[in-house]
Formats: sequence, C-alpha cells, structure tokens
Amino acid sequence: MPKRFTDSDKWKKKWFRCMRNDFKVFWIYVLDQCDHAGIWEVDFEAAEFFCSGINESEIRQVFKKQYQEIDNGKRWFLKDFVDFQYGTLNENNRSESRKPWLNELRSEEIERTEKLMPLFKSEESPIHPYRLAWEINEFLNKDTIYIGDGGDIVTISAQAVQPRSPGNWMDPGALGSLGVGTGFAMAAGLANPDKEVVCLYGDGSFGMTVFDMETANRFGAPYIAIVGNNSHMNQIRYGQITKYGEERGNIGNKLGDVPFGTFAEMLGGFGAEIREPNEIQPTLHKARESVKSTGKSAVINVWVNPDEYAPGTKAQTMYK
Ligand SMILES: Cc1ncc(C[n+]2csc(CCOP(=O)(O)OP(=O)(O)O)c2C)c(N)n1
Ligand SMILES: [Mg+2]
Repeated sequence: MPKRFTDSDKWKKKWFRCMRNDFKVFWIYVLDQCDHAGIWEVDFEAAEFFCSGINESEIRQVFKKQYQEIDNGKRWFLKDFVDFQYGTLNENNRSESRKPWLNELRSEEIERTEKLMPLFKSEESPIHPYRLAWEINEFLNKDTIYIGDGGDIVTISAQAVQPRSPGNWMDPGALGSLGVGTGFAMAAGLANPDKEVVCLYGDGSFGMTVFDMETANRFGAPYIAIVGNNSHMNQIRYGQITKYGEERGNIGNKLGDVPFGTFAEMLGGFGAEIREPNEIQPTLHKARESVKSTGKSAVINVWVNPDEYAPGTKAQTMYK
C-alpha cells in the first residue's frame, strides 16, 4: 500500500465538522481510497462494507458539492483533495501557483473524456479502436504499468488510458520509435515484480520485437500483450492516402491478417482473437488470471476497424 497524504484540512471545514459521524467515516474512506489525482473508482459495495449503515443515494445527495462525476458516476473527482495535496503540503513550495492550472487541466480532461464517451462505448463491429482503448482503461488497476508501442492505436489510447498511479505509464516519447514495447515490458516487470504489466501494440509494432516475449517468459517477467490489429501500418497509410490518393495508401503499409493470439499459445500462455466489443473486458480478465497462474505472457489480438484514425494522425501537417 503506497504511503501518501490525505486531506487533513477536512476537519477545518464546516460542512465536514457538522456531519453525522457515519458520513464522516465514509468521506475519510473515500479520501484514503482515491488516487493521487483525486479520482475515486466508485465502489459502494466496498464502501458499505467498511462504513456500515450508509446508503448510496443518500451519500450522493449529501456529498454532491464535494465531487465531480466522471463516466456517468463510475468515478468521482475530488477537487479539494487535489487542492490540498498541491496547495498546502509545504508553505514554501511553488505548487500553490500551479494549482489553478492543474485544476483547469483536470476539468478540461474530464470534459474531453465525457465528449468522447459515445466512441469509447461504441458497439460497432468491426471494433472501433476507441472502444478498445476505453476497455483497457477500465481494466487497469493501481498496480498496472501501461506501455504503448504502436502508431495510430497508441495515439488513440492516450485519449482514454489514465494510469491509476504515478510511474505507471511508458511510451517511446517524442520520437515515437516503434519496437520499444517488449523491452519496456520486460524491464518494467523485472524492476516491479509485484506489479502487472500491460502493453498495447499496433500489429506493425508487435511484429518488430515480439519474439522476445519468449525471453520475457524465460526471465520470469510475463506480461499481457494487447494487439490493436488493423492489418495495416495505419498511421503512415493515412498520410499516404491524403497525399497521394486512396489507391496508394496500402503501398508499403498493408500487413497480413495475422492471428497473433496463437503466438502466446505457442509459448505456453493464453491467446485470444477478439472480434466483438463485449468480448474485450472478460478476455482481459482471463489473461490476467492466466499470467498469474502460468507465469507466461498472454496475447489478446483485437481486430479493430482499419478505417478509423486518430485525430492526431489526421492533424499532422506533413500529410497536408
Ligand atoms: C522504428 C520506427 N520505424 C518507423 C516509424 C514510423 N511509423 C510510425 S507509426 C507507424 C505504423 C505503425 O503501425 P502499427 O504498429 O500497426 O500501428 P497503427 O498505426 O496501425 O495503429 C510507422 C511505421 C517509427 N515511428 N518508428
Ligand atoms: Mg496497425
């Protein structure tokens, strides 16, 4: 359990002081459970277990000014918690001046996430890449290190995936060099044996380094690989289409329809081919269990729509 600060200022606030004791216990529970960014993954079953006697609708009513709902109430953003962390831990720090900016960014992020929700929840078949990105976000827990290695699919995932703790995000950085995923996964797993490692690859990227999944397994650093498979190098394909026309998009960018799930099975792990959106989440959980019980990496090959692109890809000036 990570050690970190809680909002001890709550005792100075009248709304808190004047509360019934069971409400106070609930609020202390939520402050202890939320992550560093003040996000509580709403779980009333657990809350009722630890703070007996509370009632969800009453709680939502009583605390409605204290939180901002995200994802139709599945998460709460506790602004006061963030204000406290960044504002008053140390009077001499300079974080006070950053507080309004951080809050502005967070509110903006929440707003953008809400706007994208129809795509994140898309039931389309073939699977919309935004749906895959959102399902991955839903799957992460506080001990999951998320790695992105790919083109378009990883750009999309950056709009959805929010690691639950600091240090739990890895990507190639500004140059976007493909092929980092397997090495990053191995390093992350070896350095953090108690954490879970999830790597999202594009199918082009996966092919570059995946044979070292065998190395990862052999050195006791198994991980969950998810392939956003669009049978193309889509980020490059988009540019070629806009610059040279539809008929030239596939040149150098068309890849085969490879059932990468079998790759994990070949190495003794769990593999799956996913074609329907509602299969993603249960399969991710199966992969989690399998990596734990077998010590072998899992590969979930998710067939996503090759005709959907990330807005970041579409906005690149070099393609115009
Ligand atoms: C080492 C390296 N080679 C080439 C590129 C250029 N590049 C950027 S995205 C991309 C396509 C990646 O395809 P895939 O992994 O399937 O992702 P998709 O865009 O299809 O989601 C390429 C070749 C790069 N970033 N790094
Ligand atoms: Mg691809």
